[in-house]
Amino acid sequence: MDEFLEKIKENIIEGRVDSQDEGFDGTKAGQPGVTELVQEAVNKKISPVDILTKCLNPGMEEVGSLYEKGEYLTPDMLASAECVKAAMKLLDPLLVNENIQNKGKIIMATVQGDLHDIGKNIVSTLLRGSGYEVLDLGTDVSVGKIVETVKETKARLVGLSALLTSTMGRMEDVVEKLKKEGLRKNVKVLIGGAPISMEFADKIGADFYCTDAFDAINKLEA
Ligand code: B12
Repeated sequence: MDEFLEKIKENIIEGRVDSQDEGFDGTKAGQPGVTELVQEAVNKKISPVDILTKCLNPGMEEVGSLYEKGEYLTPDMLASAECVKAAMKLLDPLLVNENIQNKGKIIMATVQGDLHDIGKNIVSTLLRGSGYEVLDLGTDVSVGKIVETVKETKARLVGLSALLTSTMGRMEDVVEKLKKEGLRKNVKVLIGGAPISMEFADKIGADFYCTDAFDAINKLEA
């Protein structure tokens, strides 16, 4: 099975959404891409969580290091991101359990200036699957919009995602605005994303730093 999961990961890194993609060497058209492989994995009853944690996440990490080394350009990252989106379309329904007790509302957003949404979307899906009512505001969301939504919906949980060192500061702005509006004590703020750390969470006064959705679920339930 691990060999099969490895194949999905390799196709994510190569950015082959489906069998029509030729791949880097132009010879792979006709061979299964991410969509077909993930569908096959689902048919074989491979756990969707294994597909997430053993293929999608490590695949994107590898793409990030290739970009950092200058071997990949932005369109390469985008092609891999499209693969993850196609995979999540198939996995989403399997990760959501409708018959679960409602654990309350959580507002999710990628902060202003940041367009990365794969991690936020995965976390949103798994939180939904675990019983939270997720209000996903999308990407590039202003501080004002997040705080307004807290007011309107009376949500007591806010999850913020940032993948860029240049946008992580917006998380602090959200915490500060919640304080200024007198809402801070009623709301728990969870933060995550590649550049985020426990130290940063402590510095800005967020309640939880979460490495992934499972960490978030554990911390919310502790
Ligand atoms: C895919 C990708 C893109 C795609 C995004 C597509 C999309 N729809 O998301 C595209 C091509 C658009 C892109 C663009 C850019 N990118 Co980019 N991108 C990536 C890449 C390769 C993967 C990110 C990803 O999806 N990871 C997979 C997911 C599952 O992981 P994750 O997001 O970390 O989320 C998990 C956890 O962090 C956590 N989590 C995340 N958020 C939250 C929130 C909460 C509440 C909780 C509880 C948990 C949680 O749980 C998630 C699930 O496990 C990263 C590399 C990396 N190592 O992160 C670079 C990376 C983030 N990008 C980078 C850069 C530089 C850019 C650009 C500036 C490039 C450019 N010059 O155009 C632009 C910026 C655009 C913008 N304004 O946002 C740099 C950032 C460097 C830095 N220090 O700031 C990185 C680190 C690449 C690198 N190594 O240099 N990118």
